[in-house]
Amino acid sequence: MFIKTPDDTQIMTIERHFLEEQQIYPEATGVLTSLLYDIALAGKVIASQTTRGGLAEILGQSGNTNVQGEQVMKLDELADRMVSRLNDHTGRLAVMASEEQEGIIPISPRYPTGKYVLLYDPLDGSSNIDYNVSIGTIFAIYRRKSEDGPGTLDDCLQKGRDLVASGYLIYGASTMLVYTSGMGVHGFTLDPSVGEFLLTHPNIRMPEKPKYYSVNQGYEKFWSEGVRRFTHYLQGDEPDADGQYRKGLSLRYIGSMVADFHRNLLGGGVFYYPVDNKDPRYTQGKLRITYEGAPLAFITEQAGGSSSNGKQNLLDIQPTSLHQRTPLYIGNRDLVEKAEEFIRLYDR
Ligand code: AHM
Ligand code: MG
Repeated sequence: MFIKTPDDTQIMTIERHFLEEQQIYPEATGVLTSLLYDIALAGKVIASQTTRGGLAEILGQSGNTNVQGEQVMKLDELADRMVSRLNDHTGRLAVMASEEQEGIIPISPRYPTGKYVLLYDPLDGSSNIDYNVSIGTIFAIYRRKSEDGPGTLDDCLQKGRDLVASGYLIYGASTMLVYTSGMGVHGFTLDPSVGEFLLTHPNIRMPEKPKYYSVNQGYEKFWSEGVRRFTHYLQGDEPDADGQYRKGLSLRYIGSMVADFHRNLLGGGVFYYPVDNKDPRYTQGKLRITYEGAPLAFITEQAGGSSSNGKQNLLDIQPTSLHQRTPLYIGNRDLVEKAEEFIRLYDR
């Protein structure tokens, strides 16, 4: 629907936008539109819970018992359950997978299965919840590969190139949903007074001139030489292979990927989480290709940027396991290419 403002300008709701995009494809059945709308709904519910953050202290700590003697669910568990519950019975999905769960999430035999596959990170940056810092939900939608019946692990292990749609919700000063279905990147802001997402950022393009680099520089001593030199290049202190210095960028790092990514998408820049040797769990990087890397890489590419694992485009990586980690460089194309150049030169 369109909402009319007092001065008669029309406002595009998310529902209307999805429907208009759908009409571009005469063969579209409306299933993807409904699936996106279900995700937006899950986002609204998660937003309403995350904004209550500190109230858990009064009503009962998350993970503990509240004054009524009920168990208070941790926010990340609640977000995980919210996304799966709102999507498990609709007949739109063959299977789901969540960063919070080890295996695939099958659709119960009580419900019909559908043609899409949903992978999601229910609450990315959840270590920031206690500090009232922006966090987010990331989602990735693929077409199923299996013919019919219950979806399989194979349906979930697809290259980013095969994404049908991806996006994220960011729970910050305002709640936003940003997504692409391959026709540009569009951002909607939740108007809490009407409970609807309204189109505020149509056709987002990354600015050509980047402003920021975003990395946890506290770990510099654990990085390879190529990554260290690339970082000094971004600071304006190291020449590239042609002997050229660049103007130094500002460092911004929140430690919540969705928030760091969102800022760089709008302001220009590069976010990276390289291989580091501080923690044996992260020798292949920390972030997951399936739940974090590929969906944000699709958004970046649709906004004019690019992404890499340091050697190849993130969208071309075939994941072999659900929780596969990857080093990740994502943002303005020229900066991502420079990262690859430094890694090629110094990290053989
Ligand atoms: P999570 O999915 O467990 O929340 O972890 C991912 C988060 C990202 O949001 C963020 O970019 C990164 O971990 C921060 O890690 P670090 O604290 O090592 O800088
Ligand atoms: Mg995450």
